[in-house]
Amino acid sequence: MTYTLESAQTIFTDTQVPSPIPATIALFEQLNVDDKLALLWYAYTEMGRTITPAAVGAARLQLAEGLLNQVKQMSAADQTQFMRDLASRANTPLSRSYGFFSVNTKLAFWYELGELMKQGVVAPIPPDYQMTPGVKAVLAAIQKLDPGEQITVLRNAVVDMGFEDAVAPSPTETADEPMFPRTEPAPTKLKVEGITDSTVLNYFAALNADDFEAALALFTPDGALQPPFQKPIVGPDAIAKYMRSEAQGLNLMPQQGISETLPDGSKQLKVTGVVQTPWFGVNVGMNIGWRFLLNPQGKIFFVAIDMLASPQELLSLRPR
Ligand code: 45D
Repeated sequence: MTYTLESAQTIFTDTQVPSPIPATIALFEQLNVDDKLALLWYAYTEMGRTITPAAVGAARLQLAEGLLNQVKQMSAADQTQFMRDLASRANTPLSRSYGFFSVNTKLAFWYELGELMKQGVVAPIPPDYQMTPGVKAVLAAIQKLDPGEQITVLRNAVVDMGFEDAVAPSPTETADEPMFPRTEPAPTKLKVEGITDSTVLNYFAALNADDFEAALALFTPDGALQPPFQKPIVGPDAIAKYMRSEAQGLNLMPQQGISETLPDGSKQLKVTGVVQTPWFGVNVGMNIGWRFLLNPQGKIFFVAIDMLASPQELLSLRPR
């Protein structure tokens, strides 16, 4: 097979609708730091979709406990400055501590900080804060997004905060991520309209069972996985590490797909469906597309996971 990563990335791109998420994030990035923090607070607290405290979990919170305790002991003015440093990615010791956290630990940290802000233990957004026109515009843009897109914007903001040292290896990198508890098991016997390919069906089943070894066994040794709005992650070791830290507890509900076999026996498949994250459980469904390229032996050379721009796109599998 003569595919390159670059050519694989372009499969089914003629069926894709551009997502409004990058433009929304770009608008947000133009705000000053106090406006950013205020906007995120309003977006987070007014979204009306609540994080499942079980997902935050004591074990996950424990990883953030040291930094949380330091923040609790600060004066209100220092707490506000700490949050500004996080949001402006300042190179401070505490901002670096945050930068070492995994994605899920960052989310748990901010969840707890938000609770402490509501309780008055950590400095809230100043009560006399006045929304600027810029903040109102970004808030309006976020309100137009669907729930799955809104939580993606929030997650991105949380992940982007703090200072990340490019050279120093993360001390928590080797620490095991706590598992997300599943209230009920996700289905592993899936029926996907238009899809009979066992590799693809086994991929969904493996992720729904948090069985990342089984998922990895489906990839070629040079296989790649491209998460939404990210560069491809290449090779089994990197994919394994990524899945252990970010693909736990997901509920994949693929609904329909198309499959095309190429003259050399390789296959490209596009599947669309809904994915739930353990953070919000059944309260938020994300409209997702998977674009697979399988080699003639049925191994995954490439899979891209895309946020769809609209629910209508779930059904538009053919080129526009
Ligand atoms: O005061 O097939 C702010 C892969 C600041 C794997 C805050 C996948 C102000 C392969 C930060 C706002 C993983 C790629 C406070 C599939 C402030 C595969 C607090 C896809 C208090 C399908 C904010 C998975 C807080 C996907 C606490 C698409 C915000 C997963 C919390 C997507 C936000 C998961 C949270 C998403 C957001 C999760 C918890 C989008 C979680 C989002």
